[in-house]
Amino acid sequence: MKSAERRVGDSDAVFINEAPTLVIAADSPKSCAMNKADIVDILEEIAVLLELKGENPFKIRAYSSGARALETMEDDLGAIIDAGKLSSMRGVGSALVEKIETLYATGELEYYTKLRASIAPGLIEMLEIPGLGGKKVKKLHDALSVESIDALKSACEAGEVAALKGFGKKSEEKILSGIANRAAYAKRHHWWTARAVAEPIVEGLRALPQVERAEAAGSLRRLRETVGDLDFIVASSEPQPVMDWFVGQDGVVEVTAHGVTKSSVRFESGLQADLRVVPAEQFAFALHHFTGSKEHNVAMRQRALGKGYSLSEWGLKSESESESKGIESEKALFEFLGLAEIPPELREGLHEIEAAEADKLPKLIEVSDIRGVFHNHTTASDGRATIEEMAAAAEALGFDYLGLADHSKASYQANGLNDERVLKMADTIRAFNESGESPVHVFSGIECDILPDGSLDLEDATLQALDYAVMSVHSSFSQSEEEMTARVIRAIEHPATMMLGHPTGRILLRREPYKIDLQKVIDAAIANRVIIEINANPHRLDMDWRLWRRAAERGLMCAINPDAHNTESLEFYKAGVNIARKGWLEAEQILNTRDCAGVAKWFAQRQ
Ligand code: DGT
Ligand code: ZN
Ligand code: CA
Ligand code: CA
Repeated sequence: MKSAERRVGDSDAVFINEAPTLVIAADSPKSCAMNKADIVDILEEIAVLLELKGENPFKIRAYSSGARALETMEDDLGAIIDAGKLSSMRGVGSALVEKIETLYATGELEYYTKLRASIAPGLIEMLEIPGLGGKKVKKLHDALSVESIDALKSACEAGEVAALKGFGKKSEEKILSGIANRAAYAKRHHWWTARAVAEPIVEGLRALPQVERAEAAGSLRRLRETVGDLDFIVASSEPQPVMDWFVGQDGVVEVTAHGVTKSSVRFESGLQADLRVVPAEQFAFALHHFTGSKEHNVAMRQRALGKGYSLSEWGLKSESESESKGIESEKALFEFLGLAEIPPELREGLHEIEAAEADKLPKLIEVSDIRGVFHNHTTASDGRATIEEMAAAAEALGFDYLGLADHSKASYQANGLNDERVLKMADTIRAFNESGESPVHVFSGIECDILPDGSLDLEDATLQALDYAVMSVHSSFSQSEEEMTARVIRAIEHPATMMLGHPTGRILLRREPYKIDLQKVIDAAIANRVIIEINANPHRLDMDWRLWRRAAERGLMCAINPDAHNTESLEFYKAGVNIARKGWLEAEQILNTRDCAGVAKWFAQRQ
């Protein structure tokens, strides 16, 4: 069970494997078909599957200790295999050597494929319910003959799980809420992934000769952190060929509607998309309506009514007229109602209309304002790229500077650095800067673990030797709200703390935030002049956009931190900019908009 839980995300490393834009092959040696982290995942999964089958504990342990040995290994796996040294590594039993080598060389393993195929898929799905590992799923299966999540749910509802030895009422409730979360999560998609699907569709639509205008609307356009379905609006006087193209696209697995004005399709990932085609004169109204949010639409309709008009997706009509007002663009629609143009990401029904009326909308931060990024990992801990490679990627993005912040030693699963290695890394970075090899200045930092009692994982002297430090929680997630809040505030009050990393630990659509009183954390950060990050990994986007407007008004400073574990993921900073925009943030409130000297000055005055 432990290994299964760890696999679903206590380590940042998990995200590397899922990074949506990741291309591993480019920087891996030719002989490597599967990297170390993925092999570790498979060994751990084998251990869980063996548990589920009730295999003998020694066999199970061989896989879990093999996984751990591989995970903590400092040397390059390819080099070890080439040197024939895998069998002499502690924790790697003889049965595993060949399997690891096969995975490394081919990316496949027949033993694993057969093992998975020998187990009912419903049982494997049950492993995704938090708290259920191989042993428990086996018990449930043996005692209640449940072979699917639906059957397990019914058994819980009938009180059969609570009555089982080793389970009880509490774990029955936990299983039920786990099942409910899983169902809710399955209906939504990360913005980053949804955007990757939507972009080529918009381009494809615009390329059609019948299409005058085409835009993505809905939550995607509002830059929400997750997206339920995609919505496209097209202006055309000839809808049929547009609809036919839409339902006939590559990747469509099901057409759920194919009409003259509306079509709906589903892609393999489960993501669904709606297309609406309207005459050009309706386009602005339809685009505004289907961009939403519902709350924003209700407020806009209210405002139109106050001026004697009824506003809908079809148009804007006064009571005395049968024809709609001619409105060419959203901007014109807002103007007609006496409002400044409200950017889609602010249309959440959170007083944006009042701000637009008073001409007090923020001048939102833009992607082009960003001069560099701070929280990133290298091969020194669990990153995939070296200092040189990360700096080159930062240069390609046009950055002036790059902050590195590898893990500290308590994050052993991420190969975290001890004091000695941190100082050595800082020396290496200094030498890199002095070499003049790169126009990008590298700031030396650390992502230091906040230990369960709120103390820090490294010596004060070590932290002071760096340009800056990001402090993060990576363990003991189940502390009470009081404990967790006190723990994080204690870390914020430490003089070496300059930034707080991913303040709730949430993983979108997979792990709920840990319990923490963020208002108190924000107060402490402001009082101690500590920055809170927007962790820009599309699976985190933490701290949440809903909290930023008020916090920043009260003086909280922000940093947009991609938490990149490879060169491609530096681009996540754009997802962070989206969230900053949703949080009404302007350039001055974000450290990354300062130039290199400005950042150095900010760090120095904090020391
Ligand atoms: P999603 O897909 O759950 O991530 O969120 P949205 O915002 O994309 O919602 P969706 O796809 O159901 O509908 C797109 C937009 O259409 C929505 O943001 C506002 C508008 N809309 C949909 N249903 C209603 C409604 O009942 N009333 C109003 N005023 N607007 C609606
Ligand atoms: Zn972290
Ligand atoms: Ca939608
Ligand atoms: Ca929709």
